[in-house]
Amino acid sequence: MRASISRRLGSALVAVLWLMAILTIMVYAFLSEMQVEYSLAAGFAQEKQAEQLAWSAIELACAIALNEAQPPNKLDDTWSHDPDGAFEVPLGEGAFTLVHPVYDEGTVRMRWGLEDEASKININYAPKEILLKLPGVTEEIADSIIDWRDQDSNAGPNGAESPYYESQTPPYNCKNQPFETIEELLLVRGMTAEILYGEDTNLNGCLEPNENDGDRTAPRDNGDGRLDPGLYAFVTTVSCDTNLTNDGRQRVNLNTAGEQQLQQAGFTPDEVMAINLYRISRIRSGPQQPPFPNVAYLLDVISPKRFREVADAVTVVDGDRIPGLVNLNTTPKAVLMALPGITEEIAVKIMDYRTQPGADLSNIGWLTEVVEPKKLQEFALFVTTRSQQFRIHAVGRVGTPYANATPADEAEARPRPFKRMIAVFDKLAQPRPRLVYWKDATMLGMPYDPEEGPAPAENRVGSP
Ligand SMILES: [Ca+2]
Ligand SMILES: [Ca+2]
Ligand SMILES: [Ca+2]
Ligand SMILES: [Ca+2]
Repeated sequence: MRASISRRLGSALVAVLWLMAILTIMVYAFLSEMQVEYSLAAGFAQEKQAEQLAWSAIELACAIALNEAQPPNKLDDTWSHDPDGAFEVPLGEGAFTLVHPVYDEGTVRMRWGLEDEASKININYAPKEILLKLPGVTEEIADSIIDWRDQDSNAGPNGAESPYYESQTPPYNCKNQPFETIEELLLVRGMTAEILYGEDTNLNGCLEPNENDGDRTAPRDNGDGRLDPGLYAFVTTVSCDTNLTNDGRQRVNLNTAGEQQLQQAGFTPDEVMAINLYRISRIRSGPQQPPFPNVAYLLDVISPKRFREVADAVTVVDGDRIPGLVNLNTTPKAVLMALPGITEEIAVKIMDYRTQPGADLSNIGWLTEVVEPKKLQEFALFVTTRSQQFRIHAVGRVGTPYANATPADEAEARPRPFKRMIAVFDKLAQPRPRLVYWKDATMLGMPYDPEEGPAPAENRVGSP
């Protein structure tokens, strides 16, 4: 009897022990699941913080474009580069940044601010002769860009219309409308990702091992130790200027304005008479062209000094807007050299002049300090000194901002969530200024290293 009781007690004890063991395992399993969920939630919250920080950067950029980017627009303006105002701005539990690399002649510099869309060639308006001078653009690509954007279905000599695109897999139509994004170029005959993005596929201004190992890993590159940018850095779809003076007054059309209008624009009675005589002689010699094909033809009538005084007040076209003009105050060498008549020597002179302290860059008249009148007449139709659209490269990140970082922060450094966004703000958008484009570019990686500070070395080499 006693033996059977103690046996029963024994088996009950074993059962209780088993139960406890199972419960313990279950509690542990539950706890670890909770922990995973908790850290997921914390990670999610930090990602949301990073996203909000990136949007703060975009909002700051819009405010800068509206308030600080007043014409004329130059590279030494704060909207373009302001390490104190745009690099690692502390907010909440992190920081936000406006950054973009500038590629020029094999060197790369990081700039903290907005990128000027008028510093690029507009693929919706550039004639073939300009397109052909851009890096990587072949006859096939230039003709196909023009066929893509023009409304007709007549293919250029090396171009492509719908019959070509319909024979692709999968088939698609030729757009026959303006480009809305730069990425759309990838749909155009002859264009490749290598030509469009070049070697800096993560757009961070830094030469990473995969961007300098030839064909071994993507992208294809030439392994020459230099970061060769693609077309992406030099083209836009949105650049457009007003046909007004810097202070918002109507310009007068040199081809059609009456005497009174010309005098109101600042011409003396003698100059008005000279302009009239010039028009008559030009119409007699070549009626197929307007008397003033561009404003630089005024230099046939007045002195360079007078031209610099009146250039902003005159135009050769009607209408409120002029799309596709390139801002000579901000554009890199590769874009300058794509403009008609601009040789490397002239491009260097332009870039030297515009960086002189105190140089007056208020209208295109300043070019008379650098080139002969006949030369300016070759490219004056394509240029301006103003910017109305800006590309925003925004980064928000969670973690200690650069300015507040201590050695302990660096020791504890670990990957923290960040968000990278690319957006375009158009001051001339209708009915009011607004963002006309944005996309999440987080998958490209961090575009700068917070530990390097606001003055990183040029031609940075790094790990991906
Ligand atoms: Ca077409
Ligand atoms: Ca890179
Ligand atoms: Ca490679
Ligand atoms: Ca290279």
